Amino acid sequence: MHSMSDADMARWVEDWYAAHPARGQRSADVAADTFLVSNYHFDSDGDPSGTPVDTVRIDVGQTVMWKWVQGNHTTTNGTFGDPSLGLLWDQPMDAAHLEFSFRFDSTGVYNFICRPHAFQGMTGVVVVSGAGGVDVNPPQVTVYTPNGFDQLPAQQPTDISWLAIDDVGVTSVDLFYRDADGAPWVTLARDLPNSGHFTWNVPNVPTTQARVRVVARDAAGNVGADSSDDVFEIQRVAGGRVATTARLRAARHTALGRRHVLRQRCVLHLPRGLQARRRAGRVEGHDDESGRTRSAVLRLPRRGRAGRPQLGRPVHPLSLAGGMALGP
Ligand SMILES: [Cu+2]
Repeated sequence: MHSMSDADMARWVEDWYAAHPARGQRSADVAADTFLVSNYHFDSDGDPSGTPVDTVRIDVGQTVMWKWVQGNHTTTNGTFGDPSLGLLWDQPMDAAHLEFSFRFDSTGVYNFICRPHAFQGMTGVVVVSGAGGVDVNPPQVTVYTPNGFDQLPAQQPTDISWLAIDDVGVTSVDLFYRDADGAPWVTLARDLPNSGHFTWNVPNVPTTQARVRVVARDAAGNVGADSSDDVFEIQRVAGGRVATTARLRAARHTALGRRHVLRQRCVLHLPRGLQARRRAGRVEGHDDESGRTRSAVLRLPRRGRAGRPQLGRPVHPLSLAGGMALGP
């Protein structure tokens, strides 16, 4: 909209507020910080062209002021697509509306935009911390992929991607998945850097009900998480070795020469359909520690004794192929 004339822009802002009420309780408090509003920036650090998106940090209960310099703009809380866009405050900033002040009574990260110029990057952020500067804001996490309706072939790498942002900084990310709603989350990786990507070797657990979950932490221990919005499918590999998969969770082992000693307890999450294939007696184990996949022989408990194996229930003993023994 650089090509719009000042008159066009003035008319746009005027028309908008003729049809939509300006919102936001005006604060009478002295502002703790100020954004200067010009073409086409919200500037709080005196460097309007050097800082793409200016951020102001205040304590809860403090006031921020927007001060008009030139042009025809708005200050509007939220981002496009955000259902709360403009609900907290939404004010014209032009020659007839020289300033607006808003007091922030809740902690959080508040994005705001200029309605006609948001797509040119005319946006800003107010970070509101607890009294005394304590970081009480958890990371905000969004899972990008897989986010539902994906069809992932088993035993193929796929990209788990996410966005995790924090007012101070994300220190670590944990990844999980599950193959049915209500099933326990199975760890895929822990303490990852917040790179936004992870290559996941999709296990051979056919399901139409899978989701991934991304959990992010900041240095103050605040935790934010997001899961796939909808379920996705893991498709069986045609002619694959074994249709059933057992996931070895929390198994730790140390290599002693060629012999592996497994420590701690092993929890197996057995997919539905195991009963139909139990005759085969072979499953595939994924060791979360080493990331390796192992073939295994599964000895199921006798019917009516230790209970039938079910999704998410521990089953043992399990003798791993190659002579490794694994017990409770
Ligand atoms: Cu603007």
